[in-house]
Amino acid sequence: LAAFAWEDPFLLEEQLSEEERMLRDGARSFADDRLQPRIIEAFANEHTDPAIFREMGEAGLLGVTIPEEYGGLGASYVSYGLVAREVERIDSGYRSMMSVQSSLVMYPIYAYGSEEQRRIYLPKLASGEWIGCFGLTEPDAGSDPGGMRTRAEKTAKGFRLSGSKMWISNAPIADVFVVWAKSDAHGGKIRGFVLEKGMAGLSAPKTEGKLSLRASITGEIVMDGVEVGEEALLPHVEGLKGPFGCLNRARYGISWGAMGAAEFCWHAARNYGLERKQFGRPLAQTQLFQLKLANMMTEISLGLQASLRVGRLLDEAKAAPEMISIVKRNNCGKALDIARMARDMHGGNGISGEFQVIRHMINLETVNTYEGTHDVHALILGRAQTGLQAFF
Ligand code: TGC
Ligand code: FAD
Repeated sequence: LAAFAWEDPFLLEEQLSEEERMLRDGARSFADDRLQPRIIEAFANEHTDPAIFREMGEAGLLGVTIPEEYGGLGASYVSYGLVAREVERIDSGYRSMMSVQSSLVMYPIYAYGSEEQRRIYLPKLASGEWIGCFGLTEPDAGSDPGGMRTRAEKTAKGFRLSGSKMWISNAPIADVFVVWAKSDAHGGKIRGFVLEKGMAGLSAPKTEGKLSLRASITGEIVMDGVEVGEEALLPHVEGLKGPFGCLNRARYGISWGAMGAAEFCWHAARNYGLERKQFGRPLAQTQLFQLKLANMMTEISLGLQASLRVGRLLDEAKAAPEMISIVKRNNCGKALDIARMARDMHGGNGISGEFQVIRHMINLETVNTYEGTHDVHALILGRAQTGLQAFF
């Protein structure tokens, strides 16, 4: 039998192509060189550096799956997942910035947009020159986006949008806003619109005082009768399957990203336990400590295998949304448990920003909630196997 590699128990590395490994290595260097030096201060001061988008764009990390003719890399969903894992190994907020831009702004413009919309927006979003945001959630419509109140009324030249979105990543610094509204000209069905910063009636105030995901700016989108032309409408999708089509991609990326954050916490706990001595021996030489490390290794290696499988199926166009619910839900929940455990294993140092595990723990509370809460994904999976709707 072969020797065991504790850092890569199921030899994930061997299951990647040469191109995927290269892209992953590039993302890891970028994360270590550009993101790690900023994060402790950025989180402490609730500061989002918009320059990160351009730097990510230069490194080829925005729109990984979008074809090259629109500025993307034309790479696989597995590659996209690997990038998310490396970025979130540093911080969930940075992964959030990247995945909103890629899966929730570039993807809908590519998949549902006109050729003109693709040419106008995608190259500048890929380079990070423009920053995008995605407005689905509202004050009274979170887990139930079908209950949204934002309306698009038909006008002679196009549409007038009224309503407000909340908890929107990137919104206060966004140039491009993909927003979802019920359109009276389309029988009240949900339609997507692309708005631009500076339009009359459009504002995006910052949400102050978040205690989680502090390096990723969040805000509202307020639309006070914003007038747009026909060209703002995303022509090729109607209904909730529009936003959900984007969420499928972003949720899949989060399943990898959460494992990146968990891996950071696992490695940090192991290193800490090897160095820290109590009762005359390293903490890592106690049974309880080793049990916790064994649990971390097990959940992370299983979670990564599952995400890789779903990524391969996405690349073969064989993935179902429920598969994505399984990995988004389980990997986020396990990552949160692992981060909490790693925090505990660091003792008092675990609450210090310098050791970084508590930051991951606090961030993962958001990651477990957005893009469908842990319980909402359970209901999706419950419905899938019983045929019974338990949302209401
Ligand atoms: P339901 O009746 O299930 O479906 C309505 C229509 O949508 C279609 N659909 C999907 N299509 C593609 N992919 C999916 N995953 C889909 N899920 C549903 C469905 O086929 C149907 O189509 P049609 O043509 O028959 O009309 O809808 P429901 O209202 O009962 O939905 C229930 C539920 C809970 C599944 C859904 O609403 C849900 O997933 N809620 C969670 C909301 C959520 O995830 N919000 C995310 C906001 S964005 C965000 O958090 C970004 S954070 C990003 C970051 O910073 O990284
Ligand atoms: P609610 O839906 O009110 O849920 C509250 C609780 O009730 C949860 O525990 C939930 O699981 C439970 N619950 C809800 N329905 C049921 C049910 N039927 N049965 C049992 N339990 C139920 N949204 C965007 O559109 N774009 C973004 O860029 C974005 N970024 C975000 C960034 C951050 C930092 C955060 C915190 C959120 C972001 N969101 C974004 C919003 C996010 O998607 C929502 O917060 C999430 O979907 C949950 O909605 P809610 O907050 O209204 O909670």
